[in-house]
Amino acid sequence: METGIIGLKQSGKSTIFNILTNNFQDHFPGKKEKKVGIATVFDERIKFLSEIYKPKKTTYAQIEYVDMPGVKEGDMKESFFTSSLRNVDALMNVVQAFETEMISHPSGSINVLRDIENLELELIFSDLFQIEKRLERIEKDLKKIKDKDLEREHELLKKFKEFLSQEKPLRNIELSENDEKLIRGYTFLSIKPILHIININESDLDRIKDPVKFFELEEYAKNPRTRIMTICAKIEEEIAQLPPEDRKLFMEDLGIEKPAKDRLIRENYSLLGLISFFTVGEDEVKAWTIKKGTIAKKAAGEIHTDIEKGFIRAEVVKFEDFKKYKSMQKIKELGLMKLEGKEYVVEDGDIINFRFNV
Ligand SMILES: Nc1nc2c(ncn2[C@@H]2O[C@H](COP(=O)(O)OP(=O)(O)OP(=O)(O)O)[C@@H](O)[C@H]2O)c(=O)[nH]1
Ligand SMILES: [Mg+2]
Repeated sequence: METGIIGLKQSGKSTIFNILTNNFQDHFPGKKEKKVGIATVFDERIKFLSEIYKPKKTTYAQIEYVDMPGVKEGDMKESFFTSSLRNVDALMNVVQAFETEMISHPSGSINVLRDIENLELELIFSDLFQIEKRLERIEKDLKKIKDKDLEREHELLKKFKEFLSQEKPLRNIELSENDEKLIRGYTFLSIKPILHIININESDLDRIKDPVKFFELEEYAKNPRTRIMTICAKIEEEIAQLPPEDRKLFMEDLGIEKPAKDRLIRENYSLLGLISFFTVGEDEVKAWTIKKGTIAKKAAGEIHTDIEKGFIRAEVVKFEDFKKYKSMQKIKELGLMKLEGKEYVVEDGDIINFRFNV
């Protein structure tokens, strides 16, 4: 799973990318290139399981991040942006709400709502541009041939165009599975779920408890495929680079409970509609990533296609039960291990052992 980090120039994208991927080498300010890195989705539950099993290897879930250069008006239409963001599953828009003497906002003043609106518009214009080009072609083709799928695509794109023309992002539209298939080949940007990260001043950490209210973002917060969070990237960068033993004191001084990094990655994970199931053993304790709603047989396929093909049953233990009894033997005795069939919908925190035939 991949998330693209976008936003206006100098909003703190690379700082956040570095925090997420634990890489403090370089910032590439202003450079027109993308950078890719991997973040670990920290999970208390995996830590716990690992402490009990003491496996040779402990594997957390991961999210890939793509750090993009800053955008200005019209950039999002460019093929550099559309092709770099083609494969990302979600967008993270970093918005500047911090002020320093060194860095001036590209629009001359700080205004979070305006920046979010403008960024959303850039995504919308990029999609409109793509749709208009495609519509022209389809209309030409439809004069020559009759094709049901092409007609449906034409209809759908016209609907999208109308929607976008009202300055609404495509992520607000509910699509049928069939329609989703039809447009899979497109790189629409406004259709991707989005996490707006508002990068605030250190001095505002205490003041801004409810960013939606504070920045008047109610319109955006309504959408289930939109999330809003604040962070002070500068402080988080410092925390991340401190030796672990100094971290606690530094955070206490600032009244910060936990680094924002894990919260941010978690939020991203859930925005992507992802959950984790676990496999445990002496060799490895591992978190596996699946989409919410995945059935046991498909989940097995994440581990190996043979396990999916030869699926017999899933032995499922709820993490909370395991946490309580700390022993699979005990869990079995208490009848807390459930045998589930291939249609069982896997839940977040399931510890699973798949039985299968090869
Ligand atoms: N005071 C303050 N400065 C910040 C904060 N976040 C980032 N900066 C500074 O802002 C400058 C730009 O940060 P970057 O992370 O490089 O921003 P960017 O969005 O990647 O910039 P471009 O890629 O050039 O668009 C750097 O000098 C950062 O140290 C913050 O929360 N507070
Ligand atoms: Mg950058």
